[in-house]
Amino acid sequence: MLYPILTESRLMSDLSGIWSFRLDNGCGFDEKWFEKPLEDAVTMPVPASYNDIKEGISFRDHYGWVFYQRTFSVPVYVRKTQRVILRMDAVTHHAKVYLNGVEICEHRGGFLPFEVEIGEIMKDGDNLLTIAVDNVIDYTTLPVGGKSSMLGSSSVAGKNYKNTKKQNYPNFDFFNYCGITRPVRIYTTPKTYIADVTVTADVPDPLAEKVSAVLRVVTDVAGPEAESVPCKVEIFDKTGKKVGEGEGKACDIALEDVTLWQPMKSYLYTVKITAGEDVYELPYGIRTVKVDGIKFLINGRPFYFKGYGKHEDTFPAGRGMNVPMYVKDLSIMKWQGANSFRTSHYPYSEEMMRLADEEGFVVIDETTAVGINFDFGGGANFNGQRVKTFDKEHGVKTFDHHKEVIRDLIARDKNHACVVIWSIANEPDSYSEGAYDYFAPLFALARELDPQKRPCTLISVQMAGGPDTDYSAKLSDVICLNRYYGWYYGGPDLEGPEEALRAELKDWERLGKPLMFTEYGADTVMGFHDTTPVMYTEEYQLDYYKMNNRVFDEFDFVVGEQAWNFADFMTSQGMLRVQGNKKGLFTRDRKPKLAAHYFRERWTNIPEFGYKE
Ligand code: BDP
Repeated sequence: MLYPILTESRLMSDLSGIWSFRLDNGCGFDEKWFEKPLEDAVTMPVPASYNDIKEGISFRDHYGWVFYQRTFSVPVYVRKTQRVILRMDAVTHHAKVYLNGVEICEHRGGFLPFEVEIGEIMKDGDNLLTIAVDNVIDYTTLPVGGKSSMLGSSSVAGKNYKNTKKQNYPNFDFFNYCGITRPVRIYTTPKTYIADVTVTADVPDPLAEKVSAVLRVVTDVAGPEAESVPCKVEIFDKTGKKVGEGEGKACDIALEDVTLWQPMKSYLYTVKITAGEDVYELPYGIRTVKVDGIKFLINGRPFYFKGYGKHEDTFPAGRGMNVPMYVKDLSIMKWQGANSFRTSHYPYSEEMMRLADEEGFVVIDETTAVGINFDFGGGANFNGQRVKTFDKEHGVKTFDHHKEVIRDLIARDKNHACVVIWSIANEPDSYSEGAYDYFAPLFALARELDPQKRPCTLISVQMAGGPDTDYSAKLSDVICLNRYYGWYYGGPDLEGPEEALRAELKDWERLGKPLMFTEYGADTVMGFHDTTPVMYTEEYQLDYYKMNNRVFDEFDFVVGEQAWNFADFMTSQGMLRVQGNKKGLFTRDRKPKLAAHYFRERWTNIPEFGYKE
């Protein structure tokens, strides 16, 4: 799906601002709140998660539907001649959209865009737009909601205590922030329009002194004259000079003396497509990605990942789009010498992906598949009984939606130079019966859909054991490990865990695949110090990372380290969380902990390429 932009042929209008808002008390649909202006409404910013915006548990821990509303109109002359599209960049997790009281679309999944044409159904004057949003997560949704809390306290099923409150139990470790979290926009196109563009680059020798490339640009045109309109493609370099052109809906354009998009040295061309009256422009970085034995090659050279697993998590926007913070985060990461991040645990906003392209960050792009693991929270997941994750009757029912998410994610992000790996899931139960049958078709689907044939992975949980038990060994092109040696495993001892980590790596080494760490970390409360490090102090976090990194450096097939997490972030409440997860190298307001300086020292001395040559 194309990112909405203003062009010579397209108008775009952002409906961000203050909307009317009301928590559903259970009567919203029966009383048809979507038909008229909301009664007893409060103000609510869009985009933002609603949870932290107003005071009180009823907002923060609301379970179920909420209603957002506003009015708008579109100039009549535009409506008469153009297609008018309403686009929601992300509504978490389930949306029903109403225009003038009539349902016009429904969407499941909280982190990917969806849109609906409204030109024909709008009326003159003001139009009433209502978006009902549901935050319920369960065995059918991604992320997955469990039947009890994985963090403990609220799951106590003691003799005298039963929690009867209807609530979500995230089977994942981040706050279930919800609402209209990314912009809602209206944009227009001519009646016959560019529906999609797919660009791939064939670069025979990325190491040549003068690199040449052939760009293949495939344009999907739709509308009444789709068959007959002429289609023209022009390529411009960064200075605006035209460096190539072609004709037709599928055309190959040869480019000479190409400037490649390099990690931390971005270069973006502009691909301009003109199909009849419609014009669209796409920023495009030319680079190659390949797994070769134990190496991860970008533009033919062995790349080393330095960076983080992140979250879209700020106060008070929750998971709401926060453009200044996106830019700040990448600036801090550059200051540290980082070059990459993973979009843990859901697709990030399109603004962030475009920014990563622009700044040269290397991205592991992850689906919303987190929590496909019933062993979390002690595994007591079905009325207190253990049930296997892929149990046909009682297990997860996410497979079809998982396919949908992979399809939509690749459709949205396929042209990004920053994306070098698709992450099919985070910490699934990839070691139990049924896991292979669940995941093999999803890997096959991603590999089939991706025009660039990027490597695929699943992010492996420590419980998965090692290469003999973890199906990731078979499925992933790059092995990605989340490991907590010295924290959940063995902490506060760091010596035993060091040996265990070394032993595990020796085990993986025989696979002959590249391996990287996508999570390792220790909760650390800013300001806690000790001369002899104890858990939760800044000194312990520092020692923890020094130990882990020492072991990583011993192995040539370890091609990267992404610490968990870039910054402290909000989670559900529980005995292991102190106003959220404190594994950040930075606080939630982006102040560095001790170990952030250590990483700065380390990473500025590790080159992007050839670290272990
Ligand atoms: C891993 C998860 C991540 C958690 C982290 C932790 O992938 O979402 O936040 O552990 O416990 O299991 O900090």
